[in-house]
Amino acid sequence: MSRLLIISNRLPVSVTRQADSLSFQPSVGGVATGIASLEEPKQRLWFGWPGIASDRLSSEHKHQIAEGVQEHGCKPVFLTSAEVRDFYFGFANRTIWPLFHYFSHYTVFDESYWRAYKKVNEHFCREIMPQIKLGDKIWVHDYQLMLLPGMLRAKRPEAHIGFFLHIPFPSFELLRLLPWRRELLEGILGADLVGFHEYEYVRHFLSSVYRISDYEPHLSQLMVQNRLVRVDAFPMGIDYHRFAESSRRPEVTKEIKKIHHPAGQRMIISVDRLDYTKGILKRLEAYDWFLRQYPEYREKVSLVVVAVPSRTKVDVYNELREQIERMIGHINGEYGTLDWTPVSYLYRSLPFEKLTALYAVADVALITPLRDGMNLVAKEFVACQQDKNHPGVLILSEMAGAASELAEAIVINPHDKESIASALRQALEMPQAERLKRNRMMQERLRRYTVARWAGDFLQSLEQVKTKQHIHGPAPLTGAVRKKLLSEYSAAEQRLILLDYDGTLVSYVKQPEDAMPDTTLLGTLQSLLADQANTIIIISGRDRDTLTQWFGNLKMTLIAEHGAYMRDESGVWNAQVKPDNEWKEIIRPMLELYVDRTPGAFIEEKTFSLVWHCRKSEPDLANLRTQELKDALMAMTANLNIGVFEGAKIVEVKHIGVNKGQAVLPWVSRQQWPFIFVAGDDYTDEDMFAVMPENAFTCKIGPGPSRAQYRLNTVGDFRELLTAMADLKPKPKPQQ
Ligand code: ADQ
Repeated sequence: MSRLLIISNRLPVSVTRQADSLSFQPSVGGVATGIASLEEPKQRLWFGWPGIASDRLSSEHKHQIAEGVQEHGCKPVFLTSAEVRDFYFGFANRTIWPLFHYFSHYTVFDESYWRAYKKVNEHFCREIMPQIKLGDKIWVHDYQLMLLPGMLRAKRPEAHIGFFLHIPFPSFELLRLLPWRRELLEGILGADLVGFHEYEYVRHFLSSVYRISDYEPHLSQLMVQNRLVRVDAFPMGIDYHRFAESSRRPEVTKEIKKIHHPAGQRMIISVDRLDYTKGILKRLEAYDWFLRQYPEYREKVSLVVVAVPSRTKVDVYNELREQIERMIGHINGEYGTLDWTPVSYLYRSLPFEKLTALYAVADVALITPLRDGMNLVAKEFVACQQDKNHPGVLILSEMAGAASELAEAIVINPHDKESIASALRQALEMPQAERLKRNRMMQERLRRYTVARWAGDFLQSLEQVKTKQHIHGPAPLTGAVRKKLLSEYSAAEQRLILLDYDGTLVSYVKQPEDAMPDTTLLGTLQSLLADQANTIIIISGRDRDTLTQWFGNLKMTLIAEHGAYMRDESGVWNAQVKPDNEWKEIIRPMLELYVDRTPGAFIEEKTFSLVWHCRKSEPDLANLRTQELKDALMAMTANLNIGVFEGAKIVEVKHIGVNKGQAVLPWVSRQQWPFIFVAGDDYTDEDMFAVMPENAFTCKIGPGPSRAQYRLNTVGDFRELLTAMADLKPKPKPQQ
């Protein structure tokens, strides 16, 4: 039976040590709640740090912790204080956290932090590996463990791995600052499914992958070394009913009201972890501005600031705390009276029922993060607005992921104190019917897309990706297949080997003329040609002159321009189709227009085709222009006997009668070949794969769907296979 392995930095159980005894308290965080309510898989195991550094624990204590958390379905991953310092307070919270929240000025780039991050991710990997059973689903959480999916994948290629990032994924402009950006992306892409709270983060992630790595995303999917990876948005919800129910407890709300909500006053709340991303200081500035701009509200409102202590070992958090406290002192000193304190401040975590009561009695929640992956407080506040006679109003920053789901809130820019002040006024003056209406709409959504739905959706999508991977494209040409191929090669009296050139025998380069064959490749081809049993044909989109220049010295058949010309072993080129090129003059101005509009693009002219290249252009612009150009060309070519094809960073317009499939067909049907091998990497090679007989080995090089039976990931892998063929002993000449 399949199990769910959840991996996060912290376990959902808090371990406390008093004197010499340990106690274990489950913490009901969002993720834990979502997972607890899942029906399947029933068996779950959660890995994470138990919260006490291992060098402060005796081996007896460690043993007790392992046993204690086991009762809650957990396994501890112990970290030393040095690891906690450099990995958690270092790389995670001084590098990734600020950078991913657009606080680049707080970001520390420190090689030793990075080493610790890698080491701890490896440590997690080592701890988890022996526990993985076939069919288990592995769900890795958050920014502390971005390398882990890749590490697990390297050891378990078939594993089901999902990764969810709880914080924003920044734009490429931010990510590129990080010296270790490529490693992080590769790490995340070890997962089969990568989830974010919002589509905007999906977009940023895909755009960074496109620019930094070699993978090319298509509609939120990409092929990573032959494996389909899906990237999608899963906005995390809350346990709606738990919050709604809890907010209905009159005895607790009464008590909270008595303390924080004196009669005749309106109450605004601000609830967050004390973190610079939450915009608490700016919020206080805006409240100060509000009291200044609208003096009629003085003594009529109060702001309750609840800040949960967080990351107190990181300096900027302590500085922020001091600034917040100074600011609160300033506001209270400036406007306070003997009967009225404009801001009250709680620097602590509240028990659940007190927190929900606070949400319920508040008139306004002022939640103004400068950046926030989602922000669950906003959702929790809305869920707690169950009293029809007292519906509160949510003011929410547009920088929170939650803003796209909670559009009925008053949405503000957290840097704009003027608009926050007027939002506060609008909230305090909003008619009851409107408050009710807005809350109902938001509640409807929150009730439907709960945290249980979120977890369920994510795991279901992971399952779908795995299913799709199995039906997606060619099988890897490794192990047993390779052995079979080489043994059939060896045994065959006659062999036909059809090879594409660019992307198959050599890698793509920015300038097409720089892709000439190297001496190793020429040597391999020569060895293969020395074997009398081999008929080898290079079939390329390149023109005759280039192929002659590069392979003219080899006694072999060459096919140029996708089959338009063929050169036999004697070295003479023959046209295979009659050129009909009037269409080129109709099409060329359109391609030229797109060269002008796309810096780095250029046109290549072939006898039967025109090719627009954009490999050297800025990737996003190239993408956009490719689509635009294709649309424009489709319309223009509707009545012409030509086709428009999109390839690897090119758009090719060509005569329809010319394709590689038709070009190789006469060769294939010339005799009964006991061995045929065909290799290619792009759409033009698909025409070859399509016309091959059953017994042919067809091999696609690189990612993407294909008609080929097998796949090799890189040009290097393919050349290695070709060398292995060349190294096999030539067949002795058949006796006459
Ligand atoms: P956080 O940055 O911690 O989470 P948030 O989503 O608001 O931010 O979650 C805070 C949680 O702490 C809420 O569930 C809230 O109830 C609780 N909380 C806040 N103040 C409290 C108090 N005084 N006492 C008790 N509990 C309190 C990160 C990301 C977010 C993302 C979440 C979930 O930064 O953007 O929404 O993960 O993915």
